[in-house]
Amino acid sequence: MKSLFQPVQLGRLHLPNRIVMAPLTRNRAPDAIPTPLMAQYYAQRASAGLIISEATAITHQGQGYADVPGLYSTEQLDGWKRVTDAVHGQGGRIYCQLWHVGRVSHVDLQPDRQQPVAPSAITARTKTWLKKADGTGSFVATSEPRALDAGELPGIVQDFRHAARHAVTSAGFDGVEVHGANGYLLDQFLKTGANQRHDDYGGTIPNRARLLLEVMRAVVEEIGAERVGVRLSPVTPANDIADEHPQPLFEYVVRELAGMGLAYVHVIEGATGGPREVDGRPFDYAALQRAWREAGAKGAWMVNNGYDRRLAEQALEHGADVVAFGRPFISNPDLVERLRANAALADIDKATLYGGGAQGYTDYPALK
Ligand code: 8OZ
Repeated sequence: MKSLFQPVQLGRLHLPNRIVMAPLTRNRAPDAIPTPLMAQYYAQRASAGLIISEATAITHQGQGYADVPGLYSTEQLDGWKRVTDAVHGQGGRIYCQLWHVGRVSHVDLQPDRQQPVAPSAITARTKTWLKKADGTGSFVATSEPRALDAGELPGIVQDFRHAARHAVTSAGFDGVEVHGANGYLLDQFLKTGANQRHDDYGGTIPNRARLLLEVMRAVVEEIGAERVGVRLSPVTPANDIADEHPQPLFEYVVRELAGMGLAYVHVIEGATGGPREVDGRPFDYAALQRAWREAGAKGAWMVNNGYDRRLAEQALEHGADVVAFGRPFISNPDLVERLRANAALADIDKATLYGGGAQGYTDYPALK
């Protein structure tokens, strides 16, 4: 029987357990620069088999929220180096989640107040978070995006490639996870609700998957497949995203990914941070995993969303290799030990999730 506490190989890394810290946006990086407080926060959680960093913008154009970190300036890379050094100093391992928000942004967050970019000029009915001059935050509707010209897409692929290179060289990450989920740019291209293009990047499933697959090939070529993962969310409604036929779309995507030799595929089951079943959006995750394996994939299968120890052990029985926990890691820095001991888990304080300082961030205690 597979156990959460058994080691596993993930790409180049030997993980001492199968418990992964999921990427968690916390909006504590003023000017997009990771802080010493962030280094402390991640180091406190270094007993995770693997930490995946909060989503990190690959370019200024890829930014969609106040105070989320970036990976495109020297100060940002230096800030991340302090984080990865702190995690490694505690014996941990950390990947960087590479992020382009696409249409989930606001002109105030974009270079020269330009429109955010998207596959098609369709505004997402969702909110982003801005900071006012006095430092207080507010939720605001996303801005109307402009459709990317096909001629701009090679530049976006290059932006992912460069971010991956900088993540593992300058910033000291052990690898990268491409954010292909939650209604952000790559998911916008994948799904019919946001992609109404008539060129090679819209219409058929292979066309809609083209940008994601080009990004994956470029990142793999740049840093090696054994340092690369990808996150997918077939049916999440997050950020106003939807697809008419997610099952064949995602089975195509994982079959195409299978030959790349990736470290892992990370699947959000259901609504991100919400129910595992989404009304009107049935999905067969076992069939998805089979499609990946039958296409010859050797990498790890990572599952996420609402897991506890019992559900996680069931998932391992059903072929998952690792399980990513999100919110439990916020309020339980020693989540691995608590799961091992079957100890009670502390609840999160919702008021301190996004923005602020140490409170609700680095002050959750470990068990004595
Ligand atoms: C919560 C708030 C803002 C962004 C995601 C990067 O859902 C996010 C995110 C989550 O993937």
